[in-house]
Amino acid sequence: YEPDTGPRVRVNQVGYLPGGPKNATVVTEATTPFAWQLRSAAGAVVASGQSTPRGVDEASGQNVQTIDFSSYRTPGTGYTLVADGETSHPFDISGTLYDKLRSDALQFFYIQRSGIAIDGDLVGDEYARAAGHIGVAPNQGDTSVPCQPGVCDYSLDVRGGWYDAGDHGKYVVNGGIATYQLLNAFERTKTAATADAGAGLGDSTLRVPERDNAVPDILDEARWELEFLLRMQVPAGKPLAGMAHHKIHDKNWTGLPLDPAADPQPRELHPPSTAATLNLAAVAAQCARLFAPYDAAFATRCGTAAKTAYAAAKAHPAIYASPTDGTGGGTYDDTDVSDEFYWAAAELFLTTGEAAYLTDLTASKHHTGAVFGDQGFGWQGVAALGRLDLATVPSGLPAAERTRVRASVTAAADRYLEIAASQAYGLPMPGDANSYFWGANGNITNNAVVLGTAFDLTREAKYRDGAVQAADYLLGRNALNISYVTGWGEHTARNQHSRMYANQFDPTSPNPPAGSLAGGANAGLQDPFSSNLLAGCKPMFCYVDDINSYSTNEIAINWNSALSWLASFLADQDDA
Ligand code: 9MR
Repeated sequence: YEPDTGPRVRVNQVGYLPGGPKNATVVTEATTPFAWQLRSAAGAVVASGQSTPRGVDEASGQNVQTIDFSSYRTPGTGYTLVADGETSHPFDISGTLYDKLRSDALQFFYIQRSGIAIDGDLVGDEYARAAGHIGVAPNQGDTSVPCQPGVCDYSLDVRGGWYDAGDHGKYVVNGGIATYQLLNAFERTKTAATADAGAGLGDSTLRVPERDNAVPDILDEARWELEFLLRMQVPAGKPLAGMAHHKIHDKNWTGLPLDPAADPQPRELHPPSTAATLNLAAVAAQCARLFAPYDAAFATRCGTAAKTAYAAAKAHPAIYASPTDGTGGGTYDDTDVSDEFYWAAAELFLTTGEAAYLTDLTASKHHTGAVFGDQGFGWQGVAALGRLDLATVPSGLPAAERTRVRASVTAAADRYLEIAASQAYGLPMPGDANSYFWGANGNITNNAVVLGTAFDLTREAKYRDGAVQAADYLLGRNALNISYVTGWGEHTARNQHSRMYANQFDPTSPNPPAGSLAGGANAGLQDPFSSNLLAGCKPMFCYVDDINSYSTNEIAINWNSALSWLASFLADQDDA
């Protein structure tokens, strides 16, 4: 199988910030430098120079050279880079490149909503659909969902929230980290010098039904999931009261395509888990502090849920989701919840200032341990979330502690810069096969979030530039010459695995909306379609834009939340 990878000169197909880094990678036979030219839309040569040989790139197996045209800063559209007899896809140089990516990436969440009709007037008629899973036949949920047999003797109203990904499951751990990241993108506007609170994240900035309610729209979107997460808590008086059920999804896997409102499967609540409970505690604590100025009653409800969840987790510290409970939905299993305890204690401390939470978080091995691994953070490893918030959210953390926590973020960012410098495609992810796994685009993006946070803490341009280079990778500077974000670039992913967007099966069904991030190259090839097609692929080639390849080409809320954070950060870099 030979994918069509287009011109050998690989650029960010969307473009570059005027004052930011501008790098490209050329796939070539040449081992000595060659000339490059930057051309305007009219064809005039506006800059030129010599390439840098990089040898064979581990992740792609390609012989490559890199081009740095950062010194050219004039805004414009339709530039191309010409080198080694090839012309790149066209791109812009503009300070406002990322403004609309911020809103597109966030818009994804509204279209993923469960329990509400999606309004075509807001997002285009092709995405309009009936409310899913509100107890209207043929749906069997989610207004009164029983447990799996033998798990509990009650039913819960767990309507709402976001569908996790291409399936119709709703999982507290993944919903939790995605919500965290939206709330964090908002909270960043309170502390980061370059953040513009009104721009992009304020009221009337997103196409959501609540856009005129005087609450910042990103909080409106996060609340849709928060309300669902709160509903997943075991009611008082029941066994394991205060814990959160791990997940709710179909009894059996369904096929594609399938409109959520047409899903006939019974829905089931799965057992509570300590990990889900601590995710709820952490994001409910964020909710309590961030909603206080807008809706005191909701903030109080969140605060109470956070505390009861945390206490319940301490009382039941080792209830793990089963790795075999994967029929009809994903497992999201995890047998190390020490990081969830750290994250929840950190968020509760930041919200309440209470000494007990400070004691717990400082006693955690994660408070001083290494929480920022080379492969980035994700749903299974959440200590980084606590660390990032302790570094950025004002609190009564002792000054020496704060300094140490902040230094750990910049040290991690320095390591990600080192990794990016070692990669001919410039991304902050090592080049070995183990670094290209299911959903790695989310982790690559999360490494960029750490770089962005390091920039916010220090204002050192190198960190911002590292975050930009991660976006370059996602938007086309890669071995496949593809932008992994639908609608963003000349050649983009558009057949991501989803029951809702199945254009590949049915031409009347839409492609995913602009701003949808694919999971990305995955050397694990855990779906039959990609393993048949791509066996033996070099890591960066282990991706196919086909709806059948769920392990390389799904959409998911946790990946789009990372993209939302990064796009929001980049949109704020107007002076770059
Ligand atoms: O993102 C998850 C990835 O880290 C796991 O390796 C994979 C297999 O367990 O599951 C991914 O999550 C999927 C979830 O289980 C079900 N909904 C779709 C998610 C994205 O593919």
